[in-house]
Amino acid sequence: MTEFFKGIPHIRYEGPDSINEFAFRHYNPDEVVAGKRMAEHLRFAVAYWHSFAWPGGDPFGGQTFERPWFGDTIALAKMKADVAFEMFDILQAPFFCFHDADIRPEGADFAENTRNLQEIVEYIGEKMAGSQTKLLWGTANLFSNRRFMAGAATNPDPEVFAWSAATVKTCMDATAKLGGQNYVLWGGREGYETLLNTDLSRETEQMGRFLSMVVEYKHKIGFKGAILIEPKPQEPSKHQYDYDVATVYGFLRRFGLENEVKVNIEQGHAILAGHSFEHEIALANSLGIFGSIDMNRNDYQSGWDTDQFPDSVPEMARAYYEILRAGGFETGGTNFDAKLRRQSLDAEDLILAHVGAMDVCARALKSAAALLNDGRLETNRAARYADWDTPENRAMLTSDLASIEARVRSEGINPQPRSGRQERLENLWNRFV
Ligand code: XLS
Ligand code: NI
Ligand code: NI
Repeated sequence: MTEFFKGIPHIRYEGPDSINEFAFRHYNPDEVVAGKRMAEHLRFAVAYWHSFAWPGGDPFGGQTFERPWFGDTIALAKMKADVAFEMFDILQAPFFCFHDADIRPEGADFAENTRNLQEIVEYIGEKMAGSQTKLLWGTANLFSNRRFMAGAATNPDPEVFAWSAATVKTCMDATAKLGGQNYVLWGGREGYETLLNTDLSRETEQMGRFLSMVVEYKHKIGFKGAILIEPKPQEPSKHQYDYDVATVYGFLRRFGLENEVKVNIEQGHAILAGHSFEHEIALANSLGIFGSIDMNRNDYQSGWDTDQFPDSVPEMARAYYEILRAGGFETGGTNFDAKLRRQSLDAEDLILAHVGAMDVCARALKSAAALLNDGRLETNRAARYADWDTPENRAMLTSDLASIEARVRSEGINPQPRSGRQERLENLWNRFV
C-alpha cells in the first residue's frame, strides 16, 4: 500500500442500512439486474485526469492539492500510476480512462513525449496484468499545451495539424497496446474564438480529414474498439464544432463516417448545449451512434462545466432508462469525468466521491430497470403510435402529397386531438425512483 491511501479499507457492498462510510449501499457488482451483473451494466471507469493530475485550480487561484506525485519526471509518473491502481483496487473499479498528458511527463519535443508515453504505457501494462481494472478508453490531450491554443486538427498552422496527427497515432498505439475498448476524441480547441479571423470551411474540412485518418489508422492496426467523438458546445473555445449529438451526426454524414464513429456523451456538456443528458442519449441511440457516457453533473446556475460527481438518482435514472431501453452499453461504459471540489484535499475525499457516485448510478440503474420491467411506459408509448401500424397509414410514408390529399377527401379524414397523458406517466415514473 502507498502512503497516500494508508488506512483506507477496500470498499465492499454492505446494503442500504450500513452506517459504514467506506461501503457501497447500492452498488453490488455481482447482483443481477435485468439479466446482467450490475458491474457489466454500468462498466464504471475512473478518469485519470481529474483524480490524479488535476491540481485543484480555478480561474481565481492555483493549486490547492499537494500530491506527492506531482512533477514532470518518469519516477513521479510511476508513483502516480501506483496510486491510481491502488485506488482502482480499493474501489474494485472495472475500468479507467486517460489522456497521454495525464500519465506521462511532458517532454521537450515530440520524440521525448513519445518515449515517455511508451515507458509509462509499459509500466501501466505491467500493473494491469496484476489488476482487475481494464482500459475503457484512451485519448490525446490536444488542448492544454499552448501550441494548441488555435486548435489541433483545425489549426491555421499546418505544423500543429502534423503534431496533432502524430500524437493521436501514438495515443491510438498506446490505447491498443493496453487493450482499450474505445478511443475518444474531444476537441476542446476545435472551434473558434472569433469569426473575424476564422475560415470555417477550411477548419471543418481539416477536421473531417483528420477524423477519416483516425478511422483509417484504426483499421490499419486492427484496433477492435470504437472511435468516439465527445460533443461539447463551448468551453474552452467560444464555439466548438462538435456542438452536440445532432451536430456531430451531421458532421459524420458529411464525411461518410456515420458507420465508423460513435459518441461519448457527457452530462455536463448536454446541459451546456441546452439539452438534457437523456435527450442526447436518446438521440444518439435513434441515430445508431450511441457509444459511451461521461458521468458527472453540472451546476445549473453557473453556466460552465463544473464536472461534479453525480448526486441525483432521479436525473441519472432518466439517462440509464434510455441506455437500457436501447439495449445497454456495448464497448462503452460510465466514465466518471468528475473532479473533487478544490477544498476536498484528503485522500478519503477522493475515495468517497467515487463511492457515492457509484451508489447513485446503481440506484438509478435499478430504478430504470424496474420501470422497464414494469413495461407500462413502453406499452403507452407503443399505443400512442399504434394507428401507424395499419397498411393504409403506413403506406402514406411512401406516398405523395396529391395522393394523400385524395385520401383525406375520400375517407373524410378529420383528426380528433388525444391526450399525451404526460402527468399520468410522470406519476408512474415517480413510483419507481
Ligand atoms: C472536457 C472533456 C474532457 C474529455 C476528454 O470537458 O469532458 O475531459 O472527456 O478529453
Ligand atoms: Ni467535460
Ligand atoms: Ni468528458
